[in-house]
Amino acid sequence: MIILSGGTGTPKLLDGLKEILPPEELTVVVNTAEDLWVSGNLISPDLDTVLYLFSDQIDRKKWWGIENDTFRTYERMQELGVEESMRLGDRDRATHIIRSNLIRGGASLTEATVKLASLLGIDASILPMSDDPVSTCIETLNGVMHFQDFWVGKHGEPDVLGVDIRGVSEASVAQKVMEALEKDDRVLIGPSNPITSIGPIISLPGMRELLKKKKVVAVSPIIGNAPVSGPAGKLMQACGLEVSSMGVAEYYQEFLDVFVFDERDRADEFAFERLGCRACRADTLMTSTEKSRELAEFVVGLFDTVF
Ligand code: GDP
Ligand code: FO1
Repeated sequence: MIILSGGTGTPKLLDGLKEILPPEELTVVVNTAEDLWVSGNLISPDLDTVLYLFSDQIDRKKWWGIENDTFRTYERMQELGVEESMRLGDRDRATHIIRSNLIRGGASLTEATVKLASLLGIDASILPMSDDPVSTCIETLNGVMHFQDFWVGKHGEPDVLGVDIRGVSEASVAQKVMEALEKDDRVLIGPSNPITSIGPIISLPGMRELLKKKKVVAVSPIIGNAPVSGPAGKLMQACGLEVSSMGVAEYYQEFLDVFVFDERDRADEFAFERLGCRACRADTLMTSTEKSRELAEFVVGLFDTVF
């Protein structure tokens, strides 16, 4: 199974999937459009969250960084008057240094990620969506800024006028992702931010056409008229989408086969069917590994029963 992932909602679902499927059946294609160079090293927040999830180190309160990490280097930099744009943990920084040294030595992001996964003892396949740089930029009344400057620097507060996924039309789908898509026809789009996490992956040249040939199941990150967390609502609105499960399904409509939305949602199942996909209700709120596992079982079951 190929899973398209960002750094919070889909990793929660992966927490359940990794309990029920053997690692060789899991290929996670991860968004890299939120990546940023900080103090000479490449931070890849979504890749790192997935790596830390699979190696049982993720900080489950924040869904980024390593649990019980320290921040001594970050604090020392502050003492010396250097404010880094992201609060980087010491152990997390080791990941960034290893990744960046590999890249400086000529490795691709895919090669660096495969190496990191191996160092962390991970057997599942975790792949960046592309080896080319792609950056999500947020257009606000205060000017255009990188996603991390909007989200971390400005706490997601500025009014959003639009979203530009810079570099995506010149980028290529990573070779290993292409190979995985040739071998497996099951694609799961996790409950990630459709604009900033899934948007960059499906906007890579040729990706939407490829997905049309696959069995595609997506899980909604929106319950009612709000995301479970994060800026998806504000960004969907700025991109002209309704902030609802329907808005998400419409965004994926051209390649979507089955849509899973929350049982608390008042949306009408038949409305989704008018989009040309099947729709199923489930408890999608993953507040524990057990809940993640239950949703994972339901979603895996869909691939066996619906197609
Ligand atoms: P990011 O990279 O940190 O933005 O993470 P993602 O894009 O992977 O995930 C963010 C999305 O996950 C948000 O739109 C949330 O609404 C959604 N999300 C977080 N937790 C849950 C959950 O338990 N259930 C569902 N359905 N969505 C969730
Ligand atoms: N999010 C914050 O709100 N503040 C931070 O200082 C911060 C640091 C950080 C460091 C490493 C990392 O992998 C993620 C980090 N995040 C931080 C999360 C990140 O900004 C976003 O939530 C993700 O990019 C969304 O996927």
